[in-house]
Amino acid sequence: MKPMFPLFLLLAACASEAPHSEEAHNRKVMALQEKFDRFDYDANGELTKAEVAQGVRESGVTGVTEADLDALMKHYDVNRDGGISRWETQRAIDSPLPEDLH
Ligand SMILES: [Ca+2]
Ligand SMILES: [Ca+2]
Repeated sequence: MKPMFPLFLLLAACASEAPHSEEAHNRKVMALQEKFDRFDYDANGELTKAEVAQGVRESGVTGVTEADLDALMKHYDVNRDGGISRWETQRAIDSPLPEDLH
């Protein structure tokens, strides 16, 4: 199994977390927002691919390829403007991961 990007891990954890209680959902949103803020290096409210790549490096995760990043951006960047906005990460909480990222 190749090393996984932290956001993948986070979402995978979310997916395996049991029922859709409101409390569980709020925890997911908070955890994701913390991660979002940490990766948003210029604090403009949007994660670019470069910021995600930097976040990956600083998390000490290795083996993440350009293709992985592209797949991640494709999954999160709902409106295809090249950046991941806060609402896009929140939307992703409720979306299953694409099969090829498992
Ligand atoms: Ca940013
Ligand atoms: Ca976007």
